[in-house]
Order: sequence, then C-alpha cells, then structure tokens
Amino acid sequence: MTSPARPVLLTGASGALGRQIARGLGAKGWSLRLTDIAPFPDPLPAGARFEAADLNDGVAILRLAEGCGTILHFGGISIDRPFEEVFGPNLRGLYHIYEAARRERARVVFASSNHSIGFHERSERLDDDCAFEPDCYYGLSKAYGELMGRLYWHKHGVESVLVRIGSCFPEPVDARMLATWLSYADLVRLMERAVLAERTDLAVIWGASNNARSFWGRDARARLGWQPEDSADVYAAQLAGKLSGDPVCERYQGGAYAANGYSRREG
Ligand code: NAI
Ligand code: 15L
Repeated sequence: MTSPARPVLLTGASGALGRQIARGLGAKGWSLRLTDIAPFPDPLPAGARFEAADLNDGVAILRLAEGCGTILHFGGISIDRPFEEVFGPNLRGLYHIYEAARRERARVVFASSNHSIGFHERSERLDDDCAFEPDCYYGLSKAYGELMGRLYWHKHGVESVLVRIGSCFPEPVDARMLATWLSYADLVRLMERAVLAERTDLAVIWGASNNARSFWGRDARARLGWQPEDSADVYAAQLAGKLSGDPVCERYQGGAYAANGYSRREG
C-alpha cells in the first residue's frame, strides 16, 4: 500500500468531512496530524494524533505543519454566516495555512465550495476557468482561498489542489443535489490522489460524483488520476421533483445560499 513520504496535516478533522477523511486515510496506515478547534469525537486511527488549535493562531498552525508534506485544509466556517464570523477562520486562518505550506514546501488541498461560483445560473455548464461568482460571504471566503492558492503558486511554487466541493453528504436529499452531490467514498479517494499525485501544480477540481445532471465540466482531475465512481443518478426518480419553490434558489447553482437575503429588484 502506498503511503506519502511525509505526514499529512488535516484541519477541520472533527467536522463531518474531516472525520470521513481521517477514517479513510487512517485505515491506510498513513501518518496523520489531525487538528480542529473542537475535540476529535472518534477513536484515533493507529497512525494519527490529534491536537486542538484555532485557525486564528498562526504560531500553532506553523508548529502543527512542521515536517508535513500536505495540508488538507477542511477547517473553518462551512456554511452561509455573517462576515464577522467568517473573517477569522476563513480569511486569516487561510493565510496561516499558506504561510505554513510555504515554510514546509508542502502542498495544500483546499476545501473550496460551489458557493465561490454560486451565482452562475443552473443552465450554464462551467469549466474550471469560469469566473468567481460568490453567493454569500462564505462563498467569497472560498474565492479568496482559491486566489490565495494562486498567489502562493505563482510567487512561491506552493502546489494547491482547489476542490470546489458540491454537496458532500451521506446521500443527496433534493433535486439540486442530483447535480452537486459528492459521495463520501469519492471524497476520500480524491484526497488520496491529491496527496499521492507526484505533481499537481495548481489544480482546480469540481468536487462532485459522476452525476449526469452536473453543472460542471472540464477540470484538472486527469493530473491527479482521480475519477469519481459513485453517482446521484440512482436517486433521480425519488428526488427530481423535490424543488424548493423559491425561483432565486432554483435559478442559481448555489441554491438556498444565493437566495438567502436576496434583495435585488429585477428589471
Ligand atoms: P463542518 O462544519 O462539519 O467542519 C468544519 C470544522 O472546522 C468543524 O469541525 C469546526 O469545529 C472547525 N472549525 C471552525 N472554526 C474553526 C477555527 N477557528 N479553528 C479551527 N477549526 C475550526 O463542515 P464540513 O461539512 O465537514 O466541511 C468541511 C470543509 O469542506 C469546509 O471548509 C467546508 O466549507 C467545505 N465544504 C463542505 C461541503 C459539504 O457539502 N459538506 C461543500 C463545500 C465545501
Ligand atoms: C457548502 O459549501 C456547505 O459546506 C454544505 O453544508 C452545503 O451547503 C453545500 O455547500 C451545498 O451547496 O449543498
């Protein structure tokens, strides 16, 4: 079984996706450093250790990253919240992650989000070079994170895999997720490839399973050697009619996040 040469740091380890990644990569016997502001709720995998830290604490992040070859950055505010809440973990915290990566010559795998492009209409099929169209302050922080990745690539040669995750849950729950769903198993396989790929340079990946109704097209997955194996299509009969009833939500890829607080007057 292939293991990375240097330990992997995982932020947001106590969150929904962090726990899946810790379990999946831990089961491969990888050396993992897990961190989160909240305690890790599961039994620690054999090769893992956990240390609590706040992403706002740059010294702690630098220390946690010492000797690591990859940082899987999943920590921070993960939903639509007011600017003041998003600012510390997602903007300042992101800077701490990239400074640590520069010091360690480590690769960053950043959990970006479809909400960085959420104001594209659902009728559009987007490639990885589409314009950012954030649909909330949270989505804006993900666009900032991707731009931070670009800055550190061009200026310092820090590699980044920028994963625009759609909807990563145990299963899709509405019609929109027939396009955006990413299975946990596809997520873990993507993380494995993002760590093990010999070179990624600056790679943008659409984090979705193999969904026929996807809004998204070309990306850099071939460079990583990743292909999703699951699909939301098997839920189509059950979910196709499960719409929100809100025209703004249904118009835009970001759905409810685009609609939340929407006050634009049409015409
Ligand atoms: P989550 O909210 O379950 O996990 C985020 C973790 O970050 C939590 O455990 C939380 O304690 C930690 N955290 C928050 N503030 C922190 C701070 N100041 N310092 C250290 N840790 C802090 O979210 P989930 O669903 O696991 O998402 C993980 C990442 O993936 C997030 O960055 C999210 O934006 C991104 N993502 C998730 C999607 C999904 O469908 N689950 C879709 C798109 C992106
Ligand atoms: C996200 O970015 C969130 O982290 C997640 O909770 C979902 O809301 C997801 O997007 C989505 O768009 O379904």
